[in-house]
Amino acid sequence: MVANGHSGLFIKPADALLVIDMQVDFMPGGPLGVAGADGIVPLINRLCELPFGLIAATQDWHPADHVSFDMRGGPWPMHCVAGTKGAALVPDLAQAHIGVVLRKGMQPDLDSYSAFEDNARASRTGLDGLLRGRGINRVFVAGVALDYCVAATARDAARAGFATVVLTDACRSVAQSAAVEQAALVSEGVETAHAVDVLALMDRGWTPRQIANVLDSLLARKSYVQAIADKALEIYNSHDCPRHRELSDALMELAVMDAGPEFELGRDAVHAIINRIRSV
Ligand code: VGL
Ligand code: ZN
Repeated sequence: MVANGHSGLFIKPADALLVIDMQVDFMPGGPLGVAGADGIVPLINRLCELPFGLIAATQDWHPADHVSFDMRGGPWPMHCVAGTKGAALVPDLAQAHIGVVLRKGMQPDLDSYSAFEDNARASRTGLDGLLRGRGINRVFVAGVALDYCVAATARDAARAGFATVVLTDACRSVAQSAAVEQAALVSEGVETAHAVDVLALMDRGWTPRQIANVLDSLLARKSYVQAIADKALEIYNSHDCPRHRELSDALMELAVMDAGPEFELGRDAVHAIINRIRSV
């Protein structure tokens, strides 16, 4: 309905965020510690506040005799053993907006780097179907390790037909330089961007066109939001240059309407938008 704004990094409900393997054992000091991995938690937490249609987190979740462990001739020290403290998501990760957690690498004789399928492509997690079922057409990927599980997930997402963006400043690598890994990914159709740019775009204050665009996406999911979107578009269309305050007042009026508990999600999203408009 409303043309997309100038920036392709604008987060909409048709976007998903995949938070890869942000687990205790992958943090510095852990058996498979990734340098700097603890430092990306605040950035990932801020990303989780954006209006993604779905945020999925993964956990590496191995049996104690997993084939990837050095005691079985594998490349890695023992890590992320199912149910141990080291396999838990990092305590500082804000989980309020994580909609689903997927566990992988659970079979003793098979490793699984990607959130979509195991390394032998023998079985799939169902993530692609879940994303499609939610109307997702683009995925953003963050977490660890950029050169293993993030890369494998991004490749599979692109192969599955999703527009795929790796947020490189919200990832850390085990070994390979981030630049080398990025170049390889880009050659396979994966885009890269910076989480800080995505956040800056959302924080800068939205133009009425961008607001209308987000509401336009939201209304596909919630009839309650439809009313708000209609109102916002009406205001947008009835002024040469509508001011943020006008728009926010009209939206606020609608947002306080009691639409019932089934619209809780839509209402929260709308309130978040309104708070942003007010802080312009
Ligand atoms: C990973 C090595 C072994 C990862 C998992 O999350 O990137 N790397 N298991
Ligand atoms: Zn592993």
